[in-house]
Amino acid sequence: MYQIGTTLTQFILEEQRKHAGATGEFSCVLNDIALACKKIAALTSKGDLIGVLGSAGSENVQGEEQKKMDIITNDVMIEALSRGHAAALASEEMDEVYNLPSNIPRGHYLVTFDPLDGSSNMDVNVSVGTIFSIMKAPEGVENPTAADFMQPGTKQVAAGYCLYGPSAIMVLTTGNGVNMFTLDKDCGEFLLTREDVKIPADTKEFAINVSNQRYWEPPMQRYISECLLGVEGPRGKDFNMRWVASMVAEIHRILTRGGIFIYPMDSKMKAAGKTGKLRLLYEANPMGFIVEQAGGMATTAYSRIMELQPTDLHQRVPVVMGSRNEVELVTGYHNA
Ligand code: AHM
Ligand code: MG
Repeated sequence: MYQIGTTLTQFILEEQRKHAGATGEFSCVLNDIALACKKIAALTSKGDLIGVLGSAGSENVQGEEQKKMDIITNDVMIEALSRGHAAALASEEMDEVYNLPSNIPRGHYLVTFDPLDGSSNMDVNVSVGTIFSIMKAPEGVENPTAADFMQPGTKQVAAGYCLYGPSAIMVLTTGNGVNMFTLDKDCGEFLLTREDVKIPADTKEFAINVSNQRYWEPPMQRYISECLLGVEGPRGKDFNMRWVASMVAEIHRILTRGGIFIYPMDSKMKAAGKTGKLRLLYEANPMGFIVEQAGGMATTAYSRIMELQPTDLHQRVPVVMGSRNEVELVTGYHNA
């Protein structure tokens, strides 16, 4: 039990004390990420005042348009994590693994991140977020390569996100529940505002981009059409729908009041040779870890996301996560 108002720094140090022999390196990685998120929170709140909105005129490795802020926030993350506490970094916005310059002593942790998820929302002033995941570099590896990042989500030692909304909120798990820290801009600290957050097992709210409905697989068609039938249908209750197009905002809502978030596989992606929309290492695994730690469930609609063996740094997967009973139902429909 921590006191509400505990700083994220105090929290990280107290958690470190519980691990005999901890060197402080892991705590330093978390502090580096927190610093980057504070800087990104400042940048997102200034927006047009500092000319950071709009397209950068480039594409990332997956052929997606990069926003100016995708590039700026990626640089902020790299800068903050280049202090010698991490071993190597991988980002949605970089083609290859980023190894720290040779003059910096390497740490033992691999960090993956999406520096600004939902970045298309920046231009319309809607919530965006940073997502991150931390794993251990394999024993004895000094120059990590992409192969060293191919670890299932169950190997994550920490994951989190920072939501830049009306307030900036850091949500963190180190495998011992989920805690939320709100940025107090007056003192420049993330302060604990919600401890051991749990997602209600039942919900009446779903989030899916319905414009893709005609491409979904039949079990997904069935699930959503049953929700839409409301009290008159087999579910016997009315559902509400939300779609922010910002996964961080959707998952934050689900952690706050329950719900299910779905970005499914569909025939359009299949025809284009894609295996899903969201990225396993930067989005699905960290969010899956957080959701599971909050008592929820995270699957591909067929199997547990965290048990997937990654095969590619930028691998995409279908995602179904949130309130346990609802995710179980959807997953059951797909495996029937
Ligand atoms: P991004 O990492 O390029 O921002 O893409 C991920 C985002 C998610 O945050 C969101 O759930 C999804 O893309 C929205 O997709 P769509 O525009 O197809 O609704
Ligand atoms: Mg993203």
